[in-house]
Amino acid sequence: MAEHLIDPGIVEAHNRQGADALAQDYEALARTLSRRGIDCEAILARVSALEIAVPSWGVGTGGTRFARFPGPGEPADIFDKLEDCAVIQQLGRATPRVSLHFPWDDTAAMASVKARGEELGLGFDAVNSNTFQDQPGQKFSYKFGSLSHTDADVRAQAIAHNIDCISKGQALGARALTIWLADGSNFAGQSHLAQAFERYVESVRAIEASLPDESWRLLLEYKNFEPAFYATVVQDWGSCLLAAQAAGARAHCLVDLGHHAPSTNIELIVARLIAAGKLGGFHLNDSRFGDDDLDAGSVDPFRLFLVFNELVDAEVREAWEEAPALMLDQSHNVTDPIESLMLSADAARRAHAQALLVDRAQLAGCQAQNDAAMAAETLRRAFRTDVTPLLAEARRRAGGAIDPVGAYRLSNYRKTVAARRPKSAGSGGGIV
Ligand code: LRH
Ligand code: MN
Repeated sequence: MAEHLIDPGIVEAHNRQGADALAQDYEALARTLSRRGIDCEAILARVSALEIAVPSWGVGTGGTRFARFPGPGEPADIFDKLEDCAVIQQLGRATPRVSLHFPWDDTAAMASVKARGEELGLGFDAVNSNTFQDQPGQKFSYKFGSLSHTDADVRAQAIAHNIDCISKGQALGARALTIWLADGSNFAGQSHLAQAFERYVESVRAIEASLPDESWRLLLEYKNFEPAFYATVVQDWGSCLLAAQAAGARAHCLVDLGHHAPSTNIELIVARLIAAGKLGGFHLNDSRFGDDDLDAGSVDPFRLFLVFNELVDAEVREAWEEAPALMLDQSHNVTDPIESLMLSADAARRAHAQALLVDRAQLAGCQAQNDAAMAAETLRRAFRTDVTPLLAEARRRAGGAIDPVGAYRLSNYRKTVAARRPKSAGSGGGIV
């Protein structure tokens, strides 16, 4: 039985206040869906099975290059971060695994981290390497790149770091390594565009070959710009797909929703990566301008729905051996990170539930008849369906909170940890 950091009595009492209203709302939704020939219980079972990993770096207050304004009770180390992630899981029941980032989470022996995770009912998802910052005492700098650097010694250092991350992941029971490469250039001519990519592919091929076994995956994350502002080595899904195809069978592409130019049709990219058999996972968040790392579904929930619509369609077509991994990757600059992550996991499950309500037979018929209006309306009808009662009922049945943020605020968890955790000073810059 997992250790609960919020008194279960508080959750039960809070649930009791909302139980009657929820039962009525759920019943009404079930009636609405049954008129559409949809079994609400079947949808609830599917949604309850959808799990989203939370980023360890997301439970601390985020910032921008201008400033970071830490909130009360900032997590001081990996154990504080695990406790905050356990609260998100205790109340939301959708995020049973944590994604760690090295060396940011290199603050304890992995065996003790794994053991504490188990006590808290948490597992570990993809681990993340970091060759976009130099560490104290590091022999070679990553100023001009890492896995694509012109100097073989620098590439070897970066490859060794990634292999070290894999061994830490193994100790945690993780089964994937995510590599986001910041490598790129700020001036035309600064780097040879083709050779930089070839060096990167050679490096990830070596990392793919060092994965422990067939169950492991290498997730290659692309990004259109920042910190490079002229060319990024893995700039888009095309570069990423070429690299994943060249690196080996266990290499797949990771789609961070914020890593695209504003008007990009991301669901189309998702459909292409599925067709190529190389869709490995997602970093869910939302954005309007750049890599804003805002809460998933907080800017354009319809776009999030359209991404899940492609995933549900692919599932119906059995288009993959293994479903893509879902993770949140956000920066919480002005909210309590625990509240934002619970609301974002809910937004992901909401998009999934709405995508499960799409009448795919009707949609296929409209598409075959080029009935654009009714095809679009078939999707929008599912998106317009308020599945809030279903999401709350899924949490209630799983022992979570009908209203996670309400229960969380009632628990005074933030005040409690603020009293015992060291006060964290604000800083000039830096996202985390
Ligand atoms: C890069 C990124 C990557 C992480 C970092 C925290 O923008 O999305 O996934 O390593 O954020
Ligand atoms: Mn990301």
